[in-house]
Amino acid sequence: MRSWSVLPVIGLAACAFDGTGVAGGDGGGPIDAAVTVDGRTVTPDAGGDGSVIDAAPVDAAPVDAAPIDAMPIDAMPIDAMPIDAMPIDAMTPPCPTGYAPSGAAGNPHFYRFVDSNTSAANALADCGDDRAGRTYVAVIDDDAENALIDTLAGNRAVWLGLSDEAVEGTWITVLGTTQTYFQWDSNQPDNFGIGGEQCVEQKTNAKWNDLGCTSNRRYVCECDPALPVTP
Ligand SMILES: [Ca+2]
Ligand SMILES: [Ca+2]
Ligand SMILES: [Ca+2]
Ligand SMILES: [Ca+2]
Repeated sequence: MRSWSVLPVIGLAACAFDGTGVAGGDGGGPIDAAVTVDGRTVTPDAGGDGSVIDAAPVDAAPVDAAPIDAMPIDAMPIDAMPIDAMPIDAMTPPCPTGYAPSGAAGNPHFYRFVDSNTSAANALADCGDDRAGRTYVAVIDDDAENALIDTLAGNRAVWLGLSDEAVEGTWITVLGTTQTYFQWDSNQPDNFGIGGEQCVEQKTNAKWNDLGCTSNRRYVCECDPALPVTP
């Protein structure tokens, strides 16, 4: 038997499909206005026989052909690009908040100056966890970068990502590479004192000095967007 009881179904469908229809209408009273189903206007009981089905183009626009079925969930753009498959650089900037580009042509790295004195180990930890695999205490590769770090630090002394802790006199960067560029101050490195000096600072004059790793210095973190992020 066809009856008005069918109407709520059509009304709900129209609402769900295209946001139009009877939702928010007359507060639940009898549906007496035309509603839209799949872009078609449906006039309830157009035939005057108490039936809405006769007037509804349900057969002409079966549910199977409705737009929402033409665009199943699986085919929707957001599913075509699931978050898991998105490259991390498409979701986030290449370097963390607080890092600024070098500003120098030919240097694609980003930097963050930390105006706080602490041990070399603390500096390494702070920079290292900003975006693991990509951020580290600054490693200086040439004169331009040496000058840049000095400028970022406001000419104050800062730790470098450099140590000869493993083999005295062999300078290895925090990235695990062998350092080939140096800017030692006069009479440095001197591995001074009992136990020697295994860490390196860039001094206020932008020259380098080896010193004890438990000393306290400011530091500059560096971010290389080309490095893979550690999961
Ligand atoms: Ca950190
Ligand atoms: Ca560098
Ligand atoms: Ca040393
Ligand atoms: Ca020294």
